[in-house]
Amino acid sequence: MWDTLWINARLVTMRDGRYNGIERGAIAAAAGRIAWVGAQADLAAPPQQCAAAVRDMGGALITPGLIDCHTHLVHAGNRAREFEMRLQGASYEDIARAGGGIVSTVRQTREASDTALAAVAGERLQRLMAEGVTSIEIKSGYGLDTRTELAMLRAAKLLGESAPVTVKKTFLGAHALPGEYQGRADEYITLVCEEMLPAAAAAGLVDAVDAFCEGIAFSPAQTERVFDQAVDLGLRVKLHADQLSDLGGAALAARYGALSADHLEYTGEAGVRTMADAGTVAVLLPGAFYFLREKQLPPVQLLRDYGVPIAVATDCNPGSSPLTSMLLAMNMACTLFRLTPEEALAGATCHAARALGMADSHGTLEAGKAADFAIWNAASAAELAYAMGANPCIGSVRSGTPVFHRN
Ligand code: DI6
Ligand code: FE
Repeated sequence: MWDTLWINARLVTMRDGRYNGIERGAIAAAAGRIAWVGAQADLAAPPQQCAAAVRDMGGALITPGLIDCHTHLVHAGNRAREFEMRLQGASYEDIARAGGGIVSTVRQTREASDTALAAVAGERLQRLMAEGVTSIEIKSGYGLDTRTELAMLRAAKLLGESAPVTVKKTFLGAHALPGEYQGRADEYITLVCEEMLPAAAAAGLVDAVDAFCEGIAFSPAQTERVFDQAVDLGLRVKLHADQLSDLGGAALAARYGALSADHLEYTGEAGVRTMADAGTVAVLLPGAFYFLREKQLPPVQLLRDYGVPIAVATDCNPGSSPLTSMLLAMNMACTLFRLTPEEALAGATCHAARALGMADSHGTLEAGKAADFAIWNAASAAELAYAMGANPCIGSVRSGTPVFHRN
């Protein structure tokens, strides 16, 4: 006897990274996990005899719950003023070098109370969850001092404890150079390696370690120092790589066995090959590409040719991607990067799970995995990436429990 059985659904399982649809499907949950998934006709007994509760989906579409595998969800304030400045001709890099950019969000985040931080991030999270997100990665990186980096990670943890969503916490102390370390980037990296990261890890607040390897941020050598420390602490790494220039970030990440290398607009074939060999996921962030009006496209065809799994995420952050919609990220991945809708959905489910090191337990509708799924008023999975500004999500289920239901 299962806990709950959903019947009369059109299932899109995403097994092996493909739609793998099942018309007239049924899916069962027991103890928070998927107990059975298949064609309703293959159930061993009538539905009412299989589970304590039976829910008729009336032909609705069910996909794995969406996974947003790259966000900076926890931050205070916004950067609408910088948006105006860019519209008047300033570049993202100009603004960063003039003391705006990431460090202006750092000022506001340091001033915010823990409860205020969790509250604003909670509102963003609700918008993502309303579109079927059941797992999310949240980075630190707007504190840049030990106290505030830990506060951000605690806020992220709190979100996962107070909302029905799985949160993975990523330490991003090497996001930007704080004003008080101007001209002393190596000293700041020493602080990150010797104080911040060990403190965050000891508090159980770190699932992975990230860095921003870029001309306006940290060099490959500085990134390696952070990654060496992560390895010493037994933590997996990921990297903001090759977004605005080619510093060999993708290959660097892969050398450390990174879970993912993210952005990748300037990554070349050698970097892609190294990622393939290391099993590193490519996380594409079309929201940032769009918002910064970048011109250089990520090497999508090379990623396909080398069999690198492609994930898609919002990069929700106040400076380069103020985006709280996975569906719009998927749409942009198709329109801007020419992913197919099937690739975009794989990027928002199974490959996103891999980018977070949770592919064994999340990301597809398969027996044994977490019973996390999204329910859609859509005739085909392609409609999810197709529409703009619509929200066809009518409900979601997390660990076997309905999160909401809207019709
Ligand atoms: N992720 C980041 O960390 C920076 N770019 C990106 O894609 C930007 C963050 C910011 O401007 O606040
Ligand atoms: Fe980012």
